[in-house]
Order: sequence, then C-alpha cells, then structure tokens
Amino acid sequence: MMKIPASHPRYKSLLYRHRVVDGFRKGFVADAGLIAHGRGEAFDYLIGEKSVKEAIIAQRAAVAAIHLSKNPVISVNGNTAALVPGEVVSLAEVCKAGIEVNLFYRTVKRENLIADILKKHGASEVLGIGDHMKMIQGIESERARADLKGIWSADLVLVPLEDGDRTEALRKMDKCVISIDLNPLSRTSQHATIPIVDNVVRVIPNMIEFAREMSNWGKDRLEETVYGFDKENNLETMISLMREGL
Ligand code: PTJ
Repeated sequence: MMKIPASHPRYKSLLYRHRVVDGFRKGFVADAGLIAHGRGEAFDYLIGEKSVKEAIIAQRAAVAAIHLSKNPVISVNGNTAALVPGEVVSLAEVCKAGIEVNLFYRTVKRENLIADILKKHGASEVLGIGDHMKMIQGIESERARADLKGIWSADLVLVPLEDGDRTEALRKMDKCVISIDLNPLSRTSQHATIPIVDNVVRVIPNMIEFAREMSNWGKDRLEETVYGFDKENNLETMISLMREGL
C-alpha cells in the first residue's frame, strides 16, 4: 500500500482511500467500489467528516435493536472488508452476531478473499460461502444469495454501503434492516428500518463502544432506545445538515 505522510492535512481520508485502492489491486474490492467510495467521500465532506448528533442517535438505536434481536447478521462486501475488517469482527463478537459475505459483483474468488481477511482478523465463522444458499425473492442480482444459517434466518441484518436492491426485499421478509450509507437519499437509507447516515469507518467503532455500554441494559431500556428513534426526522435533519454544509 502506498505510504501516506502522517503530516498530510488529509491523512485519514487518504489512508482510507488507499485501503480501498489496495483492496481493488488485491482483487477483493469491486472496480465499482472505487466509485462508491468517492461518492461516500463527497457526502462525508458535507457533514464535516464527523459523526453528527443524529448519526449517533441512529447508531445507538441500531445497537439497542441488535441487542434485542435473536439472530443478528452483519453483511460484508468488498468495501467494508477493505475499510473495517477487524472492527466488523469485534462488533460481531460483542453483539453475538453472525458475519456473512454478500456481494453485488459476486465472484467466488472475491468471496473467498474476503472470508480469508475476516478470518485473519479473528472471525471464527464466515457465512455466505459455498453453494448451499437460498435466493431472496425480488432481487435480480447475486445479492439475493442468503445463507440458511445467516441472513436467510436472521431477524436483523446490518448492511454497510450497499446498492439499493436488497433492503426493500429484506424488509418484505419482515427483517429489521440497519443500513450504513452516507447518502440519506439512497433507496437503502430510505427503506431501512434504522438508516445510519455516517461513514462506516466511524460507525463500526462507535457501535462497538455502544454495544459494550448497553450489554447489561434491560429489555425496557433497549426498547425505549429503539422506539424513540424517529427515522423520518433523522433523515430530514441529515439532509438539512448537508444542505448547510454546501
Ligand atoms: O463488494 P460488492 O460487489 O458488494 O459491491 C459493493 C459496492 C459498494 C460497489 C456496491 O454495493 C455498489 O455499487 O454500491 P453503490 O450503489 O455505489 O452504493 C454505495 C453507497 O455507499 C453510496 O450511497 C455511497 O454514498 C455510500 N458510501 C460509500 N462509501 C461509504 C458509504 N457509506 C458509508 N461509509 C462509507 N465509507
């Protein structure tokens, strides 16, 4: 990976950009993943590249929902594997969630590379690999694949950085969908049960912290946090903040 001088004023942004480029060169980030990352950078700029209050509220509601769920699964694609592989494994551990590889531009090679990365970061089991998958109705792409032990039977799915064809289908299956997408207007953000409009590189570490904090909370307090979340208001505020940012 290219060495970026730590003194560079945009060090962090460049570091993450190069992680995605490096992932593309190694063959596990899709070429379109580079474009997706650039789009994310632009939205992030508009919110000051920080987790704003509304994003934190969404993240806390998301963690409370995960703690209340019976079979939560974190879906991992190429960009997520490049940006926050270790953090995803830690979050899954704290929340007792499954980890499943799920790709839009699926190839077996990419799938296996991503599973290896997650295992190298400590994942004991990575779902979504192999030929024993069910196909989710209403999705034309390879994203329809769902592991019987994972997304297929999950009551909650966390979907970081996704194109817009799956969230609606998962909602139709009565699953709670938590999205992480910097675009508040995307179909994913609009259709998710709890959309988090923030950068995945900040969201996952925040969620780990909140998950630890809430680990001994009772059902009532967790439910209060989930039901207190106002999705429409949250998304509208995020859009206003971006407008102001412009
Ligand atoms: O690895 P694959 O094959 O599953 O493909 C992954 C990509 C991301 C290429 C695929 O899902 C795709 O084409 O996604 P889109 O339609 O470009 O949507 C990605 C969304 O994530 C966009 O709304 C971006 O603004 C947003 N985004 C990009 N980077 C980040 C992000 N959101 C949060 N954090 C980011 N770092």
